[in-house]
Amino acid sequence: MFDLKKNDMQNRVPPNQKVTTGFPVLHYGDVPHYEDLSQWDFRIFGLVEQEVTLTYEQMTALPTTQVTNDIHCVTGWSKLDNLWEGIPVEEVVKLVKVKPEAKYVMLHAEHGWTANMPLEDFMRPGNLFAFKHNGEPLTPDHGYPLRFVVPHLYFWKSAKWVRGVEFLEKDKPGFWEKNGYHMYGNPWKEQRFAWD
Ligand SMILES: Nc1nc2c(c(=O)[nH]1)N[C@H]1C(S)=C(S)[C@@H](COP(=O)(O)O)O[C@H]1N2
Ligand SMILES: [Mo]
Repeated sequence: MFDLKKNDMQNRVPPNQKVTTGFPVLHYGDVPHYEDLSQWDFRIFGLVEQEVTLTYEQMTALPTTQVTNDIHCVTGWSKLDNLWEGIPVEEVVKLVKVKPEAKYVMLHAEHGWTANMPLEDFMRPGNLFAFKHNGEPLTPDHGYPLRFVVPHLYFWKSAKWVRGVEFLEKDKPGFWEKNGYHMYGNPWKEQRFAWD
């Protein structure tokens, strides 16, 4: 008999990924801890007419939304049906005038950590700067106070502790991309490493 559930899973889980119900923690370096968020800011810069820096209050005053999506980590786990709450990417980009030559972005996180992607992928509807996961504020391990979520690429592009976005004309490798990971990272094509 046709197994609808199994078929649905196959369509949702990219090749060589295993579904997990837990929420593994993965990152390089130390988890940032914040006494308070008075020193926290978010910078929108690079190829924009005028760069903008937002305080935490200004950032969280932007319109918010909820989205549900599946995430796929390059190390082989996928987690389905994540409910995120945060600021849609377009609400953040609206605050600046992006120059026409901008074709890529670099996300900047605490400790100088970075992740690159094409502008088109960054702007994809459904992407967001999230402050909640499954109804709870992000824990420090998962990116408190704010992380980016870009579910159609491997999860390493979803910068935790994100502090800014830079608009670029040319693609540049971010942190993991400099360390052998793929420049784009499409899980459906298994673009895990630079040579894939
Ligand atoms: N700032 C920062 N963000 C990061 C990383 C990192 O090292 N630093 N690692 C990425 C990787 S490799 C993965 S798989 C996911 C893991 O997110 P999680 O710990 O919430 O599951 O965060 C991504 N975002
Ligand atoms: Mo990862």
